[in-house]
Amino acid sequence: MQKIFIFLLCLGLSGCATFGQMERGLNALQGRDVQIAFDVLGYPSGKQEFGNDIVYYWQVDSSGAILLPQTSTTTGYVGMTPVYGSTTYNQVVPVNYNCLIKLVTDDKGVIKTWEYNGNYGGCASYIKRLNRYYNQEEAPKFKTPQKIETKEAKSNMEQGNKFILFDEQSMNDKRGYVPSGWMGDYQAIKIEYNYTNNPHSGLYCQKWFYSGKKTNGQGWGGVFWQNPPNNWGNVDGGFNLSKFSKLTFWARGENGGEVLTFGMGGITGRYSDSAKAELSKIALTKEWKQYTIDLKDKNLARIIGGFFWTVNEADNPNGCTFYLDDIAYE
Ligand SMILES: [Ca+2]
Repeated sequence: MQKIFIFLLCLGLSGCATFGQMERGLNALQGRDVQIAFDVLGYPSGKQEFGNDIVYYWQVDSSGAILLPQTSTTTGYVGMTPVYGSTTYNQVVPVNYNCLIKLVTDDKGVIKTWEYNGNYGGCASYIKRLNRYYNQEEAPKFKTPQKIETKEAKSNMEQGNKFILFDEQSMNDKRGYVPSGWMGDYQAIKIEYNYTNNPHSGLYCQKWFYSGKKTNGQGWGGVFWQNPPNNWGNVDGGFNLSKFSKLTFWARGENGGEVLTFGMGGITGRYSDSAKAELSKIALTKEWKQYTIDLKDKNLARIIGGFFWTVNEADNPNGCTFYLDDIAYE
């Protein structure tokens, strides 16, 4: 049955629609304003709010019937002699087309993550739209060379002599760095952006959760803060941070002993980061602690990956929960 549907779908579209195209398109929407998703997918079927998160969903659920040619073999007897015959007829087969796409945004309307389920028949039109969006928005950036021109750190991200990646809600400001680059077993990662219990400063910190499950078969996970969002070196972005000499951040673990790697830079592509530095495999403490990455000898002329953390399952077999606050270049 399933093969037949795939075949029909491939006839209907130019090229064969795949769920890979769907995921590629949804990834391209991550970090963008949800308004763009409305342009791509049409207005959603509904929305739900959970705390600061808003879940928009697009849903197709319809039943129908198709005619499938069937052959049946009949057996009969003439006297004591068996005779066989075959009959071809059309059978009405009920089918169900369903698809559910969910986009989760923060309270500023920035798409944080997505999920979907359904079958080809139900998702085909969404796949087509997402694929068109991907080809318009993402693919050309790989083809068109752009003049390399780094921006000076924007004043809105600068406070005194610091460039703030995150202290309160600045990560929602797309003019800075955005935690858009979810890597490895990214489905094992969750975030509460504006976590209010025991922040290091102000009202908020970020609460990150890693389940330790190999949701994508990787055995590790992590998140890059990027400018612009989702920039894996294919877009001319980032900032010239040459006037700064260190990256500092505050972290604490839920229980203490969580082992993570933190760093900056290292994204390669047409517009690569000009530096990379990291603190490898730190065991977090239960209380807030400040960490410093020395950048005095680094070329910070273009940094598109302003900050990252990675974690692996071998070091944290049961996963881990940790908190970040006050991430800044100084
Ligand atoms: Ca804070």
